[in-house]
Amino acid sequence: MTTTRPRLPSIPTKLLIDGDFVDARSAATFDSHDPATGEVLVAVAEAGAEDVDRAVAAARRAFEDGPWSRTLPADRERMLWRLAELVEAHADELALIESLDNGKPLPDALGDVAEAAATLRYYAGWATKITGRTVAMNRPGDWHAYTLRQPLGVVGQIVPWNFPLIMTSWKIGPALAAGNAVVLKPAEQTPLSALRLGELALEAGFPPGALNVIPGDGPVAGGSLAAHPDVDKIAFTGSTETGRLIVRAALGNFKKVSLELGGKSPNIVLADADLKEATGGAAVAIFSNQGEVCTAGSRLYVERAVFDEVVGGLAERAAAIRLGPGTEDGSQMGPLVSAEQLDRVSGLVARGVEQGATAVTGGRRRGEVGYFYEPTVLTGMSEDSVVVQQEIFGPVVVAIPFDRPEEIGRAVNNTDFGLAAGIWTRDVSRAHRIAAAVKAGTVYVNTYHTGDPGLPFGGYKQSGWGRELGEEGLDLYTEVKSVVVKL
Ligand code: TXE
Repeated sequence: MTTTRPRLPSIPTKLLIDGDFVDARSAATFDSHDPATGEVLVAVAEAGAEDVDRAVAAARRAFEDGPWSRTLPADRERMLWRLAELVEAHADELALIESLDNGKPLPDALGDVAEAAATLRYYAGWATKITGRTVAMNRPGDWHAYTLRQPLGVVGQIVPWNFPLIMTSWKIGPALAAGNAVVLKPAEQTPLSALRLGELALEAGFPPGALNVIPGDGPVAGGSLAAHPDVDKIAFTGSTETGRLIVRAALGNFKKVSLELGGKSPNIVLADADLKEATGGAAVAIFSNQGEVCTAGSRLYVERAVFDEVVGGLAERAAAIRLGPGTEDGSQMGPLVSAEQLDRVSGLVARGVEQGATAVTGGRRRGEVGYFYEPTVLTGMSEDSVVVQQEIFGPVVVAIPFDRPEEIGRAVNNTDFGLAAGIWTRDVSRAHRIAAAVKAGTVYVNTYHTGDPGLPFGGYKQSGWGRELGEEGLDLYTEVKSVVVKL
């Protein structure tokens, strides 16, 4: 495995506050690493609580008094559209940054860049279409009653490391379209693409303070943002555990909260399915993006008559996946994002094996350099085993046979999570029945991981609060005001 890598493009490494890239007040920095080698890529300014205060104050000024507060919806449309164009114009550069910082293969990173641009463009369109309603009053006399949808104000947004650029676009797109001012905290593992995006946002014409980007540690920078009394809303994507801390921190001023948390999504293969498609789909569902996907199809339920065939086919595909640095030609799966994530995945699989699971393929780290983990298929565990119940967030799937297709839609709800589900069948009625029975925010039929900026995304149960994307995504960033006028 090669350790030579393309150079990191030149990017801003300071905090973006009020339109300028500045050092942290404490002058602290932290290192961002290349997970393929463990080497330091670059040192980045590390926001402390006082920098969060500065960024929130800048956002508040922008929202209340600055040029941002006077932008027209059409101005915001143009800025977001221009930002989407700039993202596309710098696609190769952004993809390289993302691949080096996160580890994912370059072609995947290019796909992320395209999705981020599509999301920004989608919300550019919404900026001019946020409207209220008129409501007929049930009272004698003349009345005029209507609703206004207004921006919330200062919005804090905390994003994870698995899709740094996509998650950032999902967050800032609707928030800025609606006219909020944003303080974004990228994950400490992957701060680089958000900083470059912040620079492109300035080029796109966003005025000072509209978008602030403050890399930093979770509990310190993220925690201060979530608890900040002058932040009106906090949007978070990450672990369910940290989601709980966010809710507690937000209670101080009852800021609005939206959460996109973990998953343990079932992927169901019925015996009547096109098995080649289903097997390929099961591989996409769990092995895309190293399995570091909140919607990963990590519980594979297969009707018993075809269990061996599907699991055998999946294991073959898993074993054939080419692991390598994301920037190396031909790599199909990169390293996990960090040593910590490698430990977490290895530890959970080890516990699963102790509890009776067998690795049909994989089940161990690959090599000594970087954080590579083999695509893994586990069988033979019970429903209460840790690998069936806990999110692993790596390329690890548990395969479980079932006998009663008519009961499987409800049976798979035996989990705390409810983000996504997949169904593979040629029987249309069964597909819709199972889709209705599964408690999940997104259900894929004869496909997996296929989304669109127009489709709302979010979770049932402990997978979160609220829906991002689509028109619903705007609800997370607007207040509704009722105005009643006696004529
Ligand atoms: O997540 P965290 P971690 C899951 C996945 C993974 C596990 C741990 O199972 O194995 O979480 O990953 C910020 N106050 N997901 O520890 O901590 C942090 O800096 C405020 C699923 O990396 O949730 C980062 O920006 N913020 C998930 C963001 O939260 C805090 C994606 C996510 O980190 C904070 C990532 C605090 N006290 C992990 N502590 C998904 N749903 O897609 C941390 N952060």
